Amino acid sequence: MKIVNVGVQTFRYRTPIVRDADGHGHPAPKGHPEHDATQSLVTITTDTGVVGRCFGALGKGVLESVIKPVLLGADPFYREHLWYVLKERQRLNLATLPDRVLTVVDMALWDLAGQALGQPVHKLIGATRDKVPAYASTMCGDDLPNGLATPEDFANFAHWCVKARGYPAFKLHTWQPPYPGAPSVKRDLAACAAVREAVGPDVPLMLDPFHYYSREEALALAKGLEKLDYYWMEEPMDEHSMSSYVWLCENTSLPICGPETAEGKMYVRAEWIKAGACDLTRGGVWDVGGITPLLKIAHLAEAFGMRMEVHGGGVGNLHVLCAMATPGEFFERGLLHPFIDWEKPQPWLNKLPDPMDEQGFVHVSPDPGLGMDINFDFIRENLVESY
Ligand code: LLH
Ligand code: MG
Repeated sequence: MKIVNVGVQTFRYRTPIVRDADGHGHPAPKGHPEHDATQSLVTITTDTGVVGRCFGALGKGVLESVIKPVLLGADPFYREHLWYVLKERQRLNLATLPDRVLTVVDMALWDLAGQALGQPVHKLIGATRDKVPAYASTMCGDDLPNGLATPEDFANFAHWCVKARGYPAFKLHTWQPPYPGAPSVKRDLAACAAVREAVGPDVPLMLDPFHYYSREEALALAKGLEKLDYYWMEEPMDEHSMSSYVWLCENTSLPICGPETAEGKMYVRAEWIKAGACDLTRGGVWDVGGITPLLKIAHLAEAFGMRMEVHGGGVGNLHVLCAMATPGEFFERGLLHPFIDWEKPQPWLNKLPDPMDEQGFVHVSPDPGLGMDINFDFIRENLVESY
């Protein structure tokens, strides 16, 4: 089997999500109309007619200059080799070939393998389970009345997620600038305390606060969360300062989870583990360049007897969670908000990629490949560009 084409279809859809100055997503304020956004579908085609697909951006320039020259004519089952060749091409293509582009190509190749063999990706890897408990992961705090504007709003939403919807765990993303009063250790702790009070002592709770606190501020948060029996805290400081995370881990008994945004794939996770900069390691397909490198991180964690948090939602992360022997404990479902209906699929999908039952388990699709049920009519009707 040989790859004969790599194509991209970009299409338009309507969304109620707006971005703040830092890029965090929030529901639009009341009265604000839905607006246009775009999404892309990348398709890798073979000479046998089998195709692999993944949603995500892939620019025309890098497609023609790097991706096609590497992939065309290649055997799509040489995923490991292809991933390494692309990774090495990143060095001189830093602007156009970020890890997220590697992710799209790698996930499309895994989908293709599953389509060719009639098996879902987690079974190709070697499955450990078909469902994973989810945690409710909120959007960042905002200033929307009855949204996520106050500690009480977080408490009310946590109560609904845990007691009514059945989530077994809950993670707050508290306020970041430009929201009034942010950042504030005091307000973050007030929200964390209100959530603990709302859900009771036995529910695992996590915090992802402002990402640029000082060491002292991060430690003050950690000390507060120790008392509230939080399960972990992530990214309270710039992750490029690994020494700050070593210092934080040495000074608190609260589990520290990371890195999320620090570049460097599995190499950086290995350094963090060796340095003692985290208690749980982490990575998600969109952070590290796909399923192929994420598996290496899962195996690294396993070899060190360390827990691993799989960061972010989506089908790629779900398949990896269903193929990990080392505890990747929860699937991150969200980012959720009281005003957003998470049970409605995106318009380019016919089915939810992360269906959750009443016990809070997200079920992986048994269908071949990534198991996405794509609404091709929607993509055709809303096509903006195709190359
Ligand atoms: O900044 C955001 O919108 C979120 O923090 C986002 O990055 C989310 O994926 C996250 O950090 N989860 O842990
Ligand atoms: Mg985070």
